[in-house]
Amino acid sequence: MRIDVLTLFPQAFESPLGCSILKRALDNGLLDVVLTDIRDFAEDSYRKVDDKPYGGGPGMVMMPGPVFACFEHVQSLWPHKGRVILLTPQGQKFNQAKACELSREERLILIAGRYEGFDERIRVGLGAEQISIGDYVLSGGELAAMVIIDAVARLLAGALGDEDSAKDESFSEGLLEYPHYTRPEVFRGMKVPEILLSGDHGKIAEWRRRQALERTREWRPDLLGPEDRSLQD
Ligand code: 9D3
Repeated sequence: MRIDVLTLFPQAFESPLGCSILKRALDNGLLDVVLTDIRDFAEDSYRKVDDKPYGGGPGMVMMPGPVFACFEHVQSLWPHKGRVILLTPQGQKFNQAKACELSREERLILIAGRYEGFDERIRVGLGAEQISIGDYVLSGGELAAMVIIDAVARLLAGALGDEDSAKDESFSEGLLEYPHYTRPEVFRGMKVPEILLSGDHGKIAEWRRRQALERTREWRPDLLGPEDRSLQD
């Protein structure tokens, strides 16, 4: 898979891409991430990429010229046209299902904005879909792009068996995870549940399922259907 990122802050991606699963996916050649600086496609000698909103109002807007020029350059670098995604607070909320869907694409082109937003002609003209990573205000689209890249990259790695924990994912199964324990058996007076030391794998599986369900009911009832939400005992 190839992911292009159009951004005013390509340096912001360097540390996250240099870590763990992401680094492995890049080293393996499972994934290639290409960062392109939108400012390199500015049309004047001040390298201006934002301007005042028509109609007035606060803040600045990303100009269409530099983003279009950057996009056309990037798209010409590879034959596969790719799925074009604008990171914006107005987008559909990102989730694991969307991560799975995107991981099946051959190419993504992510566009991260700064300022108040993009000139509307960018979204319309590029035929872009929009994605948000949640209902809180970030200072730009870069962190959102990194979240998407991370979620997609670990699915690519998982598909090749690099990472077996990608299989029993809590969010893919719709429940939170059961509690985990490792050594020591007693830590500061807190004991590992007896059942996990019993060696009875059937009982352990049953206990874990029940724990997962109870925790989901308590902490994330929104993940459950009405039946499971109301179930007593
Ligand atoms: C006051 C109106 N704001 C809209 C909520 C303006 C505004 C705030 C923050 C416009 C852009 C931004 C920058 N945010 C992103 O580019 C962004 C984002 C986010 O803020 N939250 C969750 N997902 C995303 S994806 C891109």
